[in-house]
Amino acid sequence: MKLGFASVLASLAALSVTAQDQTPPPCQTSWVRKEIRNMTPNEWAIFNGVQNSMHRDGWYDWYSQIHNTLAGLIHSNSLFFPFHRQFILDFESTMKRYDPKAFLPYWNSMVDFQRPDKSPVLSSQFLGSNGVAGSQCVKDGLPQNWNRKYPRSGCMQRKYNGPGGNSINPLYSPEAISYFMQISSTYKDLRNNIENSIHGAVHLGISADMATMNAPNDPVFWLHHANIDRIWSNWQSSDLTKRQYMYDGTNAYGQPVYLTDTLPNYPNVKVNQVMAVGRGSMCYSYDDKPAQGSLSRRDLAQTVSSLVTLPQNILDKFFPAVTNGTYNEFLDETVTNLLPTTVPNVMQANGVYSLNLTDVTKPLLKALGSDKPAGGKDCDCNSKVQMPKPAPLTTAWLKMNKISPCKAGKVHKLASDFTDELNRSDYISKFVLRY
Ligand SMILES: [Cu+2]
Repeated sequence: MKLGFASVLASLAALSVTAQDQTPPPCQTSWVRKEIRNMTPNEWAIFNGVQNSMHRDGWYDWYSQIHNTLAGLIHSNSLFFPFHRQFILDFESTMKRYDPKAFLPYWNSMVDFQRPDKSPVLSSQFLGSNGVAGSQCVKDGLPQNWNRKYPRSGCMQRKYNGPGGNSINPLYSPEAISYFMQISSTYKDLRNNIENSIHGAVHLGISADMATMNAPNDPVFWLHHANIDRIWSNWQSSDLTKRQYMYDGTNAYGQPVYLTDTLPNYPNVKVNQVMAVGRGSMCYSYDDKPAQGSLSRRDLAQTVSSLVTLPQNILDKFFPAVTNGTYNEFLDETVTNLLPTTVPNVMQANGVYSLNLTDVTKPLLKALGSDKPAGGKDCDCNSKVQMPKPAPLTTAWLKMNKISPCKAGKVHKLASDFTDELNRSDYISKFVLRY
């Protein structure tokens, strides 16, 4: 009996040593990755300059080649998150060799989910817009007139996936991604739900280079993957004890993965060295960094003030964390910056001009004409305030990524059913009120 107890103690000690080995020390200093629209003009100027220098010097070709070569190892399996975390950090480290003040921003494409092509992010102000008719070459914004050498020479191209190639089909809403984060209880679930939703949808929405394995040729790739990394990091932060080092599922060969696995292309980096943002070499944070232990503050903040209008059974089903009751504190100034600046028609008609987080709740519904604002069974339906469903991933994309159509179909159905139920519940997303 005593021996048994001693051996339990010994194995506990062994466990804590292992845990320590897995936990790199906290960073002494770190930088903040901001949403692209939250950058100061000076930060944007630095970023813009560095990207153009890196492009000139062949780094875009270099990273595209790495990504393309490893394609089969790093997608549609557990390596997806850790590899891309290390990969974009590698890219950002190269940026810092040009200018130590430079950092990689992220693109929160969820807030643009209804009509991403109308986002300022995809305009001459930031990352440029669609490729021009015919050549599909991008002629404005940061990558204006960029040419690539890899995998073949030509201009950097975009060809939006909407009707006629002129618009981008709906992406995944902040609400849908928040829902996915709240219902994913294992690493594998989260990876599957995120890789096969917003990740693929943005790649396909922009298409041309972005729909290939040399997508790193397009600067959107880097900001998009920073956003994917942020989602993973927020999910980890929502329950650090359980999720900081949660790693399960299989690799490209169907074998179980371990925290001690080495990352492809980075022979000196093990998975456990990239699991914790803010530790070891992962010396960055996101501008929405939730307080440690709280759930995905930013993602909830974006949605929660509208979510309170939902019936309890819908909240319980899709937003268990909101039901748990910590959402009152999820108000975040950076979110307000991302809200639409134009006053939506539907609101003007009712004389409501304010779009701050506290207004867009029950008072708004009242102002809109009450209990049946839109989408309800008896209402005078106004399709403008209905949430569109996300577009499904394409067969070609699933093939290229070796994703099972069944798995991807399930993820898409979850989000579609979710969108239907929110619409049926008269829910108004802040992010559909803009047209
Ligand atoms: Cu990738």
